Amino acid sequence: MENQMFCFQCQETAGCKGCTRVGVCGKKPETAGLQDLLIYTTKGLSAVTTRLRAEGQPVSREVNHLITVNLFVTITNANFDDEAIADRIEKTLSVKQELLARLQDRTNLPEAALWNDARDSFAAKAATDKVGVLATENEDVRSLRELITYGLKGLAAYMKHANVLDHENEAIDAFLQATLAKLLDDSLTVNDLVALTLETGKWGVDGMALLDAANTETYGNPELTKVDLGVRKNPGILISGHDLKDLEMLLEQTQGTGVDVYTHGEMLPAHYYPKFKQYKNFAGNYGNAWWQQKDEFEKFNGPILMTTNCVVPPKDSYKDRLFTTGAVGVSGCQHIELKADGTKDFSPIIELAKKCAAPTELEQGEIVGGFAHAQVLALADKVVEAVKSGAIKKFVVMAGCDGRMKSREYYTEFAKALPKDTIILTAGCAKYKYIKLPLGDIGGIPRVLDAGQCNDSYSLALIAMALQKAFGLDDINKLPLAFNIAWYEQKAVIVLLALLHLGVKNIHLGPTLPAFLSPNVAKVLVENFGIAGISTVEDDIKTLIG
Ligand code: SF4
Ligand code: SF3
Repeated sequence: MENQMFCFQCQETAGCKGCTRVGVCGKKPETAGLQDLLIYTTKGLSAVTTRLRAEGQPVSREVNHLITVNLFVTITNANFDDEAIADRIEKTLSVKQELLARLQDRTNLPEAALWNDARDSFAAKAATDKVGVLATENEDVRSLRELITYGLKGLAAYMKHANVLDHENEAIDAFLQATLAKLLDDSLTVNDLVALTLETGKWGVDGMALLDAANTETYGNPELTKVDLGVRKNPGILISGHDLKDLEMLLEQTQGTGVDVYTHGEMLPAHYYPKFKQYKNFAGNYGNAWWQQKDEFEKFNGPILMTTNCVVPPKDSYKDRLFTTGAVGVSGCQHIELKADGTKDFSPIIELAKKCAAPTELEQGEIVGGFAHAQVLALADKVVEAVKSGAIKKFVVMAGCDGRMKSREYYTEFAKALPKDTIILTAGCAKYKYIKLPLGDIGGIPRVLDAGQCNDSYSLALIAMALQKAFGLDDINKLPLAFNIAWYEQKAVIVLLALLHLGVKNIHLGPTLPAFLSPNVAKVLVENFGIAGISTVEDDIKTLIG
């Protein structure tokens, strides 16, 4: 049967090959087509901005932000709203036309840079063989183009979060756009694209460093924190996603309203920042990773604000309580827009919360986290001593994402099977597979050290580099450190490329290797970086821990 769509950007892609009729995530063919066209148009715009820069002409901050948010919109589980995506294509085309008019040299621009049409032609254009993943015929070129595109999507998401906190880096935007433009260039060889993949990892490190600076300069350094898992008696608002600025505005606006604020999924690490601890109504964390939201949002009883991916198309039981903002969209759900002064008005959410029952309790207890670089480095002497004394034998980085597949229970079993003298370093929502287990501590150091969100994997890299220095090693791979990373969506791709850039070898990636890696591209990663999949818990404990 002919494909209705083609998408293979996430770990849950159908049959580990590609979603061709409807997304496992719930993405419909029309939405997939519009997202493909948004990427195509954004690459076209990037070809124009890159030419402008080459001519010595400036590119505005607004255009840089348009491009990063466009990429963010197409990340898995970010946006299911066809109208919103079509609006962005229209906006991108109109900006592109303005910039084209400013170019001195318009010769030899790619077709995507010159294409322009009206909204009612978008679906037809998306269906042509010029747009979408399969527009590239050579499977290795396609694989590398998509690997880079997904890395850039992750980088764009992190840039967006840094940008809302007034941290900018024009060099990263220029690289991102020049690279998008290169993905339209048929003269690039497989070797060129391999080099570009690795270069993307370098900029991934810079992007995560920018976001780390933005977060810590604005909200302080994450610190050892106990996060309550229970509920209070007031009505609540549940906030999910990664956007700390949205959280800050929501906490400000809920002061004195009698409404509590809870985090879900990737927003959990917000509790680790000193700034957010000032808010008495910042109640705790409710539930688990993104994929359990259908059940947990229903039981929460109050409104939910999705600030980024990962949103799942909602059930009717709570659809009227689900609000989106930023790059997120779900048709039929209210979207909170950014106002011209840079603020957002969350009063519709707060007013609705006041009429809702308090959340239904899911569990009691607490989890401990806040082990980003500053907190771990504050404990460095203790950690180094524990390694020297043999109390800690090995660190295992188990960062990344969680997901629906049963095969991910591997990570719970792996954490349980680790010897008691190992420490898990984590970031991202992968932690929900083991952070509530009673894994204990080693001389007061918890056996699971959570640095934060997926972007805080940067902290894990800084910690590894500090340990390398403390032990006087010339190679990061000589540390007693193993990598067993779970991936799901495209932010994990930029984290992976960043780690490769930092010289980390022998990363195990699961629960399956990306469908977008062609056999030849996978071979390059295996031969040069020792990337491997996972097998059984028993075998992997032997391989990784010894
Ligand atoms: Fe399929 Fe993942 Fe693409 Fe959704 S994002 S359509 S699940 S590959
Ligand atoms: Fe990814 Fe949804 Fe969990 Fe940020 S964002 S880690 S899956």
